Amino acid sequence: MTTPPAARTAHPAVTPESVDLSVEIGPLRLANPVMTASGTAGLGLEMEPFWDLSLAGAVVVKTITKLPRRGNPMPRLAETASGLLNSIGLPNKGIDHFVDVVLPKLAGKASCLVVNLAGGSVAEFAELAARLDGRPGIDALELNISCPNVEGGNLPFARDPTVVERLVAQVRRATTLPIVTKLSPNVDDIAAVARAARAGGTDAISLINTLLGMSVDWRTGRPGLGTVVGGLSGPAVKPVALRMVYEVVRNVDVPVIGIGGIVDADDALEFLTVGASAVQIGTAHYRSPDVVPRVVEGLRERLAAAGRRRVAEQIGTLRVG
Ligand code: RRO
Repeated sequence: MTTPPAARTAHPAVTPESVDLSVEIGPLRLANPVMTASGTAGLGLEMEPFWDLSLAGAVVVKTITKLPRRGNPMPRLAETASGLLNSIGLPNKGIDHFVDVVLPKLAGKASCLVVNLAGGSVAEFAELAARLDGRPGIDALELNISCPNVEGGNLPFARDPTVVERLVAQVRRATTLPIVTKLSPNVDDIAAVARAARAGGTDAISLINTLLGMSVDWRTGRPGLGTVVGGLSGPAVKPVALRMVYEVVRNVDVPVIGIGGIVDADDALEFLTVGASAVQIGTAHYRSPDVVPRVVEGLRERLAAAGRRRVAEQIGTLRVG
């Protein structure tokens, strides 16, 4: 009987099931690099009819604020070519409700749970972080210093490196949880902001939040959003997001989570190739609520086909020149 050729090779073919998808983002170890992006998967529980939350590398909840907020005037969503404008305005029931009602239902369901926070001041960010420190079920905090849709704005936090460093440092003192700082693309020098967040003690950077944009119906003269200007997301922003991940990876020694227009495993692999350690998927949920487990499976298949045993081997493989 002859031995089949595959069995004779020193390195048997990689199968999708055998690919090791685990990644490290500073102190966080994820079973796979595919996370939900804040705001697009509700508080996590809303996704349960579609997929088991433990299938995501991490679930990131919609931004929590200190006090309840009603959100912005309608319309809050407007579709554009290959994109989505939003002006949601952080509607949520506040941190007390999150801790007392949501967290007990959510704890233990995701393999890694990241709580996204937004304060109205540096001190309030630290207060929120302290409130969540040591709560069972929370694995990390994501600081939303980049929401484009707050009156008066929380964007100024993300635009000033000095403020970013002070903000992250104050949160660092308030919690032992890993900190991810979510950056805005609406800045001139993204690497300078990332460097400041790292100097303040962030464990990782996630980027990008949405790009400022607007739409208008010329026949009626009405803007697409109730607040006129909002945040653009979806495939239209992917090249901008890739460029910003590239700039941070090249210039700052900090783990990066890439966000922006990912709809399939090829998109996710583009971010990993540029140097992101993980990705978040947002807008694609609205077209395809099961996008996260689909991308996880797609990564297995594509990496196996490329002969990669570990997704980590793909990270930062960009070839320039
Ligand atoms: O709620 C929102 O309007 C919102 C937030 Br918090 C954010 O971070 N990014 C965005 O595009 N919308």
